[in-house]
Amino acid sequence: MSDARPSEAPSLPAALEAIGETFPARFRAASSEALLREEKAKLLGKKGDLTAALKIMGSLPPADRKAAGELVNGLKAAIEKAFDERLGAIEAEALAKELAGPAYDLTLPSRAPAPRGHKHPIGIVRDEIVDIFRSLGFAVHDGPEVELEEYNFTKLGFPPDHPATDMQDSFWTTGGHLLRTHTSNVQIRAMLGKQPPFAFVAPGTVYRRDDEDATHLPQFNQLEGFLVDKRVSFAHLRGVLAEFAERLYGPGTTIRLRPSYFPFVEPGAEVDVRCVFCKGKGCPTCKGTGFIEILGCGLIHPVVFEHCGIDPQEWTGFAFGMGLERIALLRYGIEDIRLLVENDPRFLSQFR
Ligand code: FA5
Repeated sequence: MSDARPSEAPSLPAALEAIGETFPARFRAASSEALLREEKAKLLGKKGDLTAALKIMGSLPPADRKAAGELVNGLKAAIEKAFDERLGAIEAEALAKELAGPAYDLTLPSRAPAPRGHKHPIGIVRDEIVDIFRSLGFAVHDGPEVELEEYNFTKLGFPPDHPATDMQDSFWTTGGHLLRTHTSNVQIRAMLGKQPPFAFVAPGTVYRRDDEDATHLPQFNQLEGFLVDKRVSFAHLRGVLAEFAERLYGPGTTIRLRPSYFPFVEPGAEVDVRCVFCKGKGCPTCKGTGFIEILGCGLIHPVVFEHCGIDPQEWTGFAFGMGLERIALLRYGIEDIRLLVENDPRFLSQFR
């Protein structure tokens, strides 16, 4: 066996020695995790110094390869260990720096603006209508949603088993209570035990077994209005409603009164507003009539006054009850009432 070796053979230990001498300083000089990883790649990566040295191993005589392999593995393990230590040190330095810096106040509000809430279109319309009637001298009255049959029907002149009771098919609870079918219960609650003159409006939620369609919901909102004084006539009622419609929908708004029946008024009427979608020509929303009904009204029936302890010979009055969803449809040009209760934020955000 000859002692002669290929000329490159001694260069492997030399190359490994050079790497072994320089890598600790290179790691120490890396001041961030990114720089440290770069250095590691320059040593152990595909084109790294150690990888290049390994290529020399192929040219070593087989007898020398084992020892050379152990040297390479030893160096590789030393590099990995040094890398982990330096990484730990860099992370510890960063943490110490952060802890020494200004403390975070986790109670501070976020810099990103939080989305702000806003009123529902029914709330907007209700407040606008209440403001109109307040400016005309009406006060605001409240009333319960779970009501006695007596206040929802009997005192308003609905005799037991009267077909009018069927007209408003109801949700009954127990003990003669029901979910009020209209806000007219507030007429009774406001008049009992008080003496006129007075004028009230009463907004609130009402419930009926109505099937849903583009203009009907089983739960909806009404606003009741009533005024009691001496010599109140139908002309006063018409004047107040025409003023209300012009203020809400703009000057020149056309309203139409049609005779109608409610047990608690005489005479009674329904009021329609000209359809905003077809301008009165007739369309699916107004069911081809050119008008949309928004309220019922009339002069308060003497029997209601008697049930509330008010002398009908001395006092007269008018009352009306309007559907707030219907009014919102016309106000905003919404074609289907169900949009108002689906709570789709894309729809509701338009009323911001
Ligand atoms: C009443 O409820 C009477 N209490 C109104 C009244 C008060 C008359 C005072 C006379 C004096 P009516 O059932 O017509 O009447 O309902 C009044 C309004 O509520 C309607 O004009 C309509 O705008 C609205 N409305 C009625 N049913 C529904 C429903 N299912 N969904 C949405 N709105 C409705």
